[in-house]
Amino acid sequence: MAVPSAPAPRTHHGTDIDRLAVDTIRTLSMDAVEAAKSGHPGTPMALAPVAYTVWKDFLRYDPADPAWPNRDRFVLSCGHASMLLYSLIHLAGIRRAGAHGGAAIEPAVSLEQIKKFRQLDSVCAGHPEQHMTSGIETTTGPLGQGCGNSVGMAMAARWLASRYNTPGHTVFDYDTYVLCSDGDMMEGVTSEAASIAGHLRLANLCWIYDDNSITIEGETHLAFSEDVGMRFKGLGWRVEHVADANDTAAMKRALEQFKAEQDKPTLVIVKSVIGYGAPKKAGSHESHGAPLGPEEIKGAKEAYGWPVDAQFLVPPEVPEQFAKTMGVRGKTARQAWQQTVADQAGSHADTAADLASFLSGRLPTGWEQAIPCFPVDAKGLASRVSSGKVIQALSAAVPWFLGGSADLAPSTMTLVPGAGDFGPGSFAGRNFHFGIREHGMASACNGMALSGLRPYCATFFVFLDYLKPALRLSAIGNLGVIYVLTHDSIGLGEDGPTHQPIEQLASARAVPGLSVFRPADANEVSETYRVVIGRGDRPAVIVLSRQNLPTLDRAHYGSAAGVARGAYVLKDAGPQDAGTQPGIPDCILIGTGSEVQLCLEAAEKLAAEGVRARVVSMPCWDLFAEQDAAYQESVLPTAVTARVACEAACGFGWERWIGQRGRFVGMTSFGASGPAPALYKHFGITAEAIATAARQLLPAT
Ligand SMILES: Cc1ncc(C[n+]2csc(CCOP(=O)(O)OP(=O)(O)O)c2C)c(N)n1
Ligand SMILES: [Mg+2]
Repeated sequence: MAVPSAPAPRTHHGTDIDRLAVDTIRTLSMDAVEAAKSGHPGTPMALAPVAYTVWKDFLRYDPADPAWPNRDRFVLSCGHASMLLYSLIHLAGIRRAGAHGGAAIEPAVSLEQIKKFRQLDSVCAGHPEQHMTSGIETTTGPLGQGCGNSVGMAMAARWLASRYNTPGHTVFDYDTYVLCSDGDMMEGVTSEAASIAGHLRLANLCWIYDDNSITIEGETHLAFSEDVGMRFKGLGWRVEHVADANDTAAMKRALEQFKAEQDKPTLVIVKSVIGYGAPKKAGSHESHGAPLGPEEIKGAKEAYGWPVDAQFLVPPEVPEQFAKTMGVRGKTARQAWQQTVADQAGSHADTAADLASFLSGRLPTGWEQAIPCFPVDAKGLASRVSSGKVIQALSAAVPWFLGGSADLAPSTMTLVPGAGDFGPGSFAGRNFHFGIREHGMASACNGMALSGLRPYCATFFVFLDYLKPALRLSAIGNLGVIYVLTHDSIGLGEDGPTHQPIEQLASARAVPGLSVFRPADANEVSETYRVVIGRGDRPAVIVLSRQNLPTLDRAHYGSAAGVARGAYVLKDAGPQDAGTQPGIPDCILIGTGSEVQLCLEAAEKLAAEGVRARVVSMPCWDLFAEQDAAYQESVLPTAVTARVACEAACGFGWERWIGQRGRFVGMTSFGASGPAPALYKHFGITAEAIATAARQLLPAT
């Protein structure tokens, strides 16, 4: 497939310094990809004038303070073009955010780091990683996610403005810019996100679509023939066109239209030619995803009027140009903002105090006291119900703890009465309605978390798979998004196998850095939220039942505070001899969620036969795995190999805790449609089955 060869890559309407800056971005990208012997040079080369125009003329960003809360956000959704972003961060002189708000002095991306693009010790990873490098707003690479995240950032901007702006004091009014590609446009999550953004009329959001008609397999007409502009108009967006990515004046006009638009998000569709300027070998489109090779690089540099043998050349005028434009504008804006915040403290003390609390990054004092303690109740309540109560209580205590569901608030119990709906024109509400767009919801929540909020999002647990790619990025980026996932097993009953999660627990537990909780009763739910809210840098999945779970009498059982350690002894075996402390049990029964109750019943049956069974509640594997060996040994003594685990899910992974000898009582197939009690019986998930498994493991007497 031939990529059209292009004339010398001049920016139209630009000045010499503009051209120099654009060519510096291009040559840095080419050289870095060449040195790495991998990466995508073509897109950074083609988009250099577009990105330069955004940064030079529009982005409100102080390179000295990359964490300034009211900075404009720039998201590179086509993360494969990462060298574009690294070049910009370097040339704009963005500093590395100081630890704990300290002064930022070091460059976020030095030239040395660019020379080590894609190497193990470089901040210039293959794809941009937010937690690794200042100036990167979000981790991108999986196409579509940056678009999804940006909608959350724009939503957060609206919510923050509603809460913290007071007359004469605009504390939040940042815009979010996104560069995205054909792949982004093809991905479903982008459509979900664009649909939400159009509905919410997020006029503070601007996507710039690199319409270069090429993806990896070749020209886009192989698989993509829709009218993107018409689609976005239908979604309620303003659509602008720029006929040539090199036409910086046209780009500027389009972005001015975005700035003037008050009622809709904007899509700017920019035509570009990948690798623009690089002379092409006939029949090759290698610049798409591979280094250009020395000959092609030389040719390109020649066409730019660049010293052909120079590598990683940064003419000093270029950083100066960024400093004079974006740098000065950003610094002025940030200083004015600091004054605004100071002035607000004089006239609106309550808002100012609330703002200071939000900006501190700490939770408001007293948040822990808000968490309810549930009374003993044999009938009990579904953990989705106790979760709803905890969410409501926390919502009153932590203003920026907010969220919603993918059209399942009544089932997931996530609606907070009196907190208002977040919707077009009513951005102060704290009940978010994501519509039936699970993937878009989770991706937006990542953007909200990156904007300082503590978002939760909810759906049925089985639809974990619909949002998994965004969940994975919550984990990679250390984002404290809380996934409230209810209807956690065959216990949901009549809706049948399409709605009954089986392998979802194993799949979620396999994600590094993600804590998966399956609490056994209302007080374990409370303790789960205590752990999860208390730490903002890790996502959590909270898996909750549809059916009632008895609220255990903690006077007779281990304290629910044990949730913080992942697993704890809920009920120990009775003393070996009358009057002595409980010793090593004969067997251990481990359960999570609704099956903990079955383990307790099984232990009673065994006790009646003189078998000393310990019951362990294990709501969170990875927290338990983090405990020291002594604690782990105190809960699961090595000497006791007679172990039975019970969970109404597939047993994948349980051998980690029950060992080779252990038995698992659970699911080995998809579920079925029927009332929950009938299903538990049908699939053999009963106290008797647990007791039988335990008996089989004990030495014959
Ligand atoms: C979800 C996802 N699927 C597949 C890929 C692999 N991939 C990387 S770039 C690319 C296509 C690139 O085409 P386009 O999005 O048009 O970007 P361009 O090359 O034009 O910059 C693909 C399929 C990916 N990064 N993310
Ligand atoms: Mg493309």
